[in-house]
Amino acid sequence: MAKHEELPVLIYSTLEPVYGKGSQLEEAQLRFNNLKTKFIEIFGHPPHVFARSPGRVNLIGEHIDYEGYSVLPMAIRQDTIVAIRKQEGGKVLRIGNVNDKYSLCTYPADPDQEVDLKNHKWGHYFICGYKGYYEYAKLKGVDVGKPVGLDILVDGTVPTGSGLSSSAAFVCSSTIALMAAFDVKFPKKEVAQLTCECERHIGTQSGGMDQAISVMAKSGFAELIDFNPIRATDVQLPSGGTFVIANSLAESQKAVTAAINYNNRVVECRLAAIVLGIKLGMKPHEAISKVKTLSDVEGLCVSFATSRGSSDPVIAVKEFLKEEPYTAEEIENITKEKLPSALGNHPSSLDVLNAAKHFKLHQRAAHVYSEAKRVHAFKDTVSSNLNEDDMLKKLGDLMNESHYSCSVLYECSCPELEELVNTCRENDALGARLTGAGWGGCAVALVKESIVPQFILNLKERFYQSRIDKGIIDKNDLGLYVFASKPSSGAAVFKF
Ligand code: NG1
Ligand code: MG
Repeated sequence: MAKHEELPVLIYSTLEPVYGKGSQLEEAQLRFNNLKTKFIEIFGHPPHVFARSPGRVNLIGEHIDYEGYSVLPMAIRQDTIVAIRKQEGGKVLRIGNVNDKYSLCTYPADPDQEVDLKNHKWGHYFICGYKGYYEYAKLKGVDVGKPVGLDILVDGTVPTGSGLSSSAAFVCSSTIALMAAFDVKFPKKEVAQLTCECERHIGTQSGGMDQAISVMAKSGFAELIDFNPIRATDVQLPSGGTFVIANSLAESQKAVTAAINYNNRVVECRLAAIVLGIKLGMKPHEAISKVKTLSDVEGLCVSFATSRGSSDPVIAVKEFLKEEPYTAEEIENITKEKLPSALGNHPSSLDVLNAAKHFKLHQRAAHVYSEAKRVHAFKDTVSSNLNEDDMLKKLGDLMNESHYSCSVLYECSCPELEELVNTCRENDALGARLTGAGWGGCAVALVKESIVPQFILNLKERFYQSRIDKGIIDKNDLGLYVFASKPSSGAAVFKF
């Protein structure tokens, strides 16, 4: 991708470059028109500009982006559209949603406000984007003047709490809408980096996968996303296979459960990296100050493994991290420093330490290093000259191995996801795995193109019917919970 490639800025009346033709285009036109009408109803004037950003499905590479490793997601067609207008002289941000489930939120027009983490509200994700925009403007020396009031209306179709990154779709579209409202340019890589950092205001120590793919996706391609610096490489998937997304119907509220789930794993990885660094010869204070991620100590692990005749960092993990969970005291004996201060007294890390009984350093590190390898194996398989059947089989196997590692070593699955993944495999998926953070949400299955309709029917019968019978979901909504997905396009701005 060109160094300063910018987000597409399109005209409101031409949605086709993003939404394609046919029923998808019609559906998009309806949504945009509805958004504009409702905006006028609620705020008494039309929006100035719209921004949209898609959700994503991660094909492989789970829980490794925050450890510095490459991941391989693709954008899905479901997205969030944000309509925005600057008020004349107002001092509040009014954030509405076309879905009545989300009531109007108001916030002061103050970029320095803290996101109230103890009191979770859906509008907080906009505030992440809002703070991010001002941080970016400051960094770039843009004269932003006095903060003004804003009217915002949101329409999201990415299912929430489903591992398809509704949060990043919302944060990215918010940030981009603000950039458009304030006439700032949109270099894709900078927007990807900025949105990754600003979503952390919600309290998760997230990596940058979701924002990077939401901003940089190209229709027809999955992307290999590298970090530090962010880079996207197009990956053309084999045409004989289709990725089917299926929702386990277990909702995972990551922002609310961060201390025991997501951030807990980030902290465990950090501690594993520090301990490995020390065991492999670093001084404790040096490891604490220099080592942030498992990728930071991979070099040391590989040299060790190589001296044992392998290049697999998991060898070092086996040798130096015990399988039994560590207590805080055991780790402190190695780090020679109390854990809160070793973790920089970061408030969300302190929440993790308060909630955790022990730390599974061996398992988490083994997952991260092996998953990082699977991402490259997946990419290499796609570009190999294997015949298509063998290629699809290999990709499916890698997905199955990834799921096993997520489930057993990283423990981010749940009973509903296990049942769903097994149902996919029993119905001839070549591979199936949880996608996104896990603890609920969706699975993604690789299915031969020719059997997709039958596969979806089987899932409806064998996974969803019992949920319909119990009244958990409505039969008419099934299409929202299980669908085939093609790689869709990334974020865009629409002006009048
Ligand atoms: P979701 O599925 O949106 O909760 C999260 C992180 C990613 C990545 C995956 C796991 C955010 C915004 N996203 O995704 O960075 O770490 O989990 O691979 O926190
Ligand atoms: Mg998310």
